[in-house]
Amino acid sequence: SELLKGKNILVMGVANDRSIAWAIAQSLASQGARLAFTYESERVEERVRKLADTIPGAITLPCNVTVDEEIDSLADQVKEQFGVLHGLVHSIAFAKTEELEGMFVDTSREGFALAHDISAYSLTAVAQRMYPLMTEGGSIMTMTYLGAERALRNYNVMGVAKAALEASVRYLANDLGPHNIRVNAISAGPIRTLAAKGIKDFNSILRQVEEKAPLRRTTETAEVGDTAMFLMSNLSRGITGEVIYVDNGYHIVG
Ligand code: 0WD
Repeated sequence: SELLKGKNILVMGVANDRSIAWAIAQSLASQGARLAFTYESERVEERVRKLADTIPGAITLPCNVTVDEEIDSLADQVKEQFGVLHGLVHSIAFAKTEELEGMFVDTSREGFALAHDISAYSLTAVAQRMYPLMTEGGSIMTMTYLGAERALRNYNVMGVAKAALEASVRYLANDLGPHNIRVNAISAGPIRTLAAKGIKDFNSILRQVEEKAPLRRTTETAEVGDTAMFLMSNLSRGITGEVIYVDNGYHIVG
């Protein structure tokens, strides 16, 4: 049976086929969801369109989350194409590479603002314009990381932005609950993606996870995808404002 049959879901943050958002899309599609993908800029448009074209019925729309007008027109497009929206997957983050090494204390005002704008505020900016389309209730989810709670080497300003993102999840969940809209985050273990390339010493982080995580292996994007599918489905109807760890248990020992 298909858990997401008749559900329209917007997926933001596919950059390539290694993106977590892409694995999420695969899981959602396997359960019969109808998907819309967004791409950040013309730089990635072709790649995202090619991937989206492999999923029957999927559409592709532009949206750079730093530009309010682009989110406005995304909402217009989603309304026009889908009518009702049931799910939103936010899998977007950015920080300058120079902020992802050395000491957090050296973070610039501009680097701090940019990381927070793209990695934290964007969830609220998008939710603000999408929740009115969720007239049959809905599920919103975002991606976070352990660096939100612990001072992890090199994660720096992104950890602070993820802390803001996790707090945003709780406030949004409280605001939107009366509309039967749930808001949650998945805290994934480290995965080698484009975004991970910006983090120094990523190999040693992966090695530590293999050694210490209870399940003795690193996180695969498909594991995140299946949890996202659960969060988008009615099976998770009692869960909101939560951070769910998909990290092979690393956070309980690390
Ligand atoms: O280990 C990891 N890879 C983990 C990632 C562990 C735990 C959490 N995460 C989070 C990331 O912080 C992010 O929130 O998962 C989310 C997805 O990250 P990803 O799949 O690892 O990385 P990637 O494939 O690079 O997707 C992130 C995408 C961007 O890709 P690039 O690399 O081109 O910056 O976020 C999108 C973009 O597609 N993005 C934007 N989208 C719209 N507007 C913007 C923007 N301004 N900036 C970045």
